[in-house]
Amino acid sequence: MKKLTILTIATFLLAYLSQSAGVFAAETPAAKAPAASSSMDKMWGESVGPQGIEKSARVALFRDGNYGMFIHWGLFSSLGGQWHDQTFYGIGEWIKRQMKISEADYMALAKDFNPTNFDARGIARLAKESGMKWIIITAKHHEGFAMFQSANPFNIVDASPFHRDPMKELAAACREQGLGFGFYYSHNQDWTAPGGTGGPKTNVDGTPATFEQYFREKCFPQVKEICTQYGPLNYIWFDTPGDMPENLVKELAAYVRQAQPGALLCSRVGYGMGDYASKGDMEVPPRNADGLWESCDTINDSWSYAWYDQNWKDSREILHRLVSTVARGGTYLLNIGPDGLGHVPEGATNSLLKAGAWIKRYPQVIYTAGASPWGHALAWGDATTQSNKLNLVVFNWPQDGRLFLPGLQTKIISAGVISGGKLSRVKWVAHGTWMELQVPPAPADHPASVIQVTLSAAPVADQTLGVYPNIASTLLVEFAEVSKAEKNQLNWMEKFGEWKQMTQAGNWENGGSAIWTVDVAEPGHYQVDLNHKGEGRLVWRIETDEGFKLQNQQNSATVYHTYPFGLLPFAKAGKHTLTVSLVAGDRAKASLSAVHISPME
Ligand code: JFZ
Repeated sequence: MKKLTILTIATFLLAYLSQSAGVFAAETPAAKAPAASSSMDKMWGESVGPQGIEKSARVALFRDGNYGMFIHWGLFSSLGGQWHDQTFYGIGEWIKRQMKISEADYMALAKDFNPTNFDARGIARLAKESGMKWIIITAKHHEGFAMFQSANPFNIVDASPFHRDPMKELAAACREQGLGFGFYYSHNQDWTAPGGTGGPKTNVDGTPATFEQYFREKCFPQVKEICTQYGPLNYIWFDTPGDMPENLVKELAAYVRQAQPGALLCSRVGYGMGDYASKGDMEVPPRNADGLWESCDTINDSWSYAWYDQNWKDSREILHRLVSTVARGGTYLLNIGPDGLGHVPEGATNSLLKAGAWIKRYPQVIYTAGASPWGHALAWGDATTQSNKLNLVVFNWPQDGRLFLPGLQTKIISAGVISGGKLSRVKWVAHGTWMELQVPPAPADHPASVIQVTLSAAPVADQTLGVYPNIASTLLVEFAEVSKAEKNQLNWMEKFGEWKQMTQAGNWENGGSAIWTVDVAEPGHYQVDLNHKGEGRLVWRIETDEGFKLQNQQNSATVYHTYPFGLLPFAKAGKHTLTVSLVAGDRAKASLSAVHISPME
């Protein structure tokens, strides 16, 4: 399977830097990722340094806390996605490059940057009440403006009328609240420093500027400043190393390790020098992954404030992404973008606090929780673990009061719905390899209910995808055996910097197939829908190991869409195969992403 992931995305962003700005113009709706070269693989991979650190005290906050706050804040926040009469639709912190704003014009913004509404204590309290365990904030993003007191004059204390060091205030506020604290620092890209990647190629006196010069005169001294002036740090989150020379990345990482021995580095420092992998796809991965890793995400579409971006995730979506990330074995870093006055938009605050109130009721679901024994999401929600206990987090409550667990192989000792902090016992009954919990017809809580199941040992489950008798399930192509078609992950930008990904099967040869093995809880008829895109009419066939067949013609579109396909019977409960093949149509353009199976009423 060809897997084009984070490395390709990053290759893309960096490729952009050396090419024309048109490559990622907002008008380009979908960019197909090219294969990453092996050297770029090394550069951008999720590879991390010495493993086996999972149990060390240094990683305890990350490993057990599982939820942190990310903040993108800088001069770009004062533009908020608007440059004169033009709106930049995309991640706001890229506005300088995307709108081709000159260094002089951009640097001049500092003299009007006065974020008087910035309230470090308020933000630390927000993080705390939202259930987050640390804050990581942009000390310097690609724009090159230091949001801290620096010897380099292009900084908030010296170049703006604000004259305060908000990083000092936030570091102190986090300490007060018992939160961890760390800095994002753009070590490679610096668009206003001579020699910085994406920055001016000459010095003011006209002499050529080198990267080494930027590194010696700005990057390294500033990293020294953030490592020595803000107390002990938990994280230094370097980003987009690109083709930064290996020796300089190593020198920087070695310095941080010595100056801040308690700080973790994310993999985006480059050259495998990180402590944990940053997946950073704004998505929850579909399968469990081992090792220390983080998924960074943002609460709307842009990382930094953009005036038009009101696409706030609600508390349900935040919790679903958080719970699923923890269930996959990862840590969730959720971003907010304060505006140019330092104010955190209400859309963000409201959702975060609601999610935080839920976490307060079910801390065991998140903190110190382990991954799901199923290895993937379940039809009604997801599961995390605490030694011999399963936390079943139900986002889609079964209205018939039957909650199905596929292939649980560990003995159940007791089970109960948590309601108002109390456990109300529920009964269970086995159906073959499936377990049915008999729960009340209405959910105990919103936006999700929690059922605690105590087992005789640490949970073990068969990881076969389930077909449920009372709730729709989705079979992603990610989980199919694909032959004579290409299975790969497509990454595309919905708008600049906003990445979407999907594993699909494309380029169908004659006789190509996607085969899922499924575990069917109850025999019966199921409505099957296909999610695909393509060009023109497509004839698909769906076949089971019991010989049942559906074949029909469907239209297709240039974006993924779900088409109803027909009723498919399963005569017997238990394991089956479901095979999808393309009978006729434009084989090169046909792309299948998922099958949905819903029980008949
Ligand atoms: C980077 C930055 O360019 C962006 O402005 C933001 O700070 C984000 C958190 O990080 O963008 C990236 C870099 C790498 C990937 C995705 C976005 N990646 O490899 O998936």
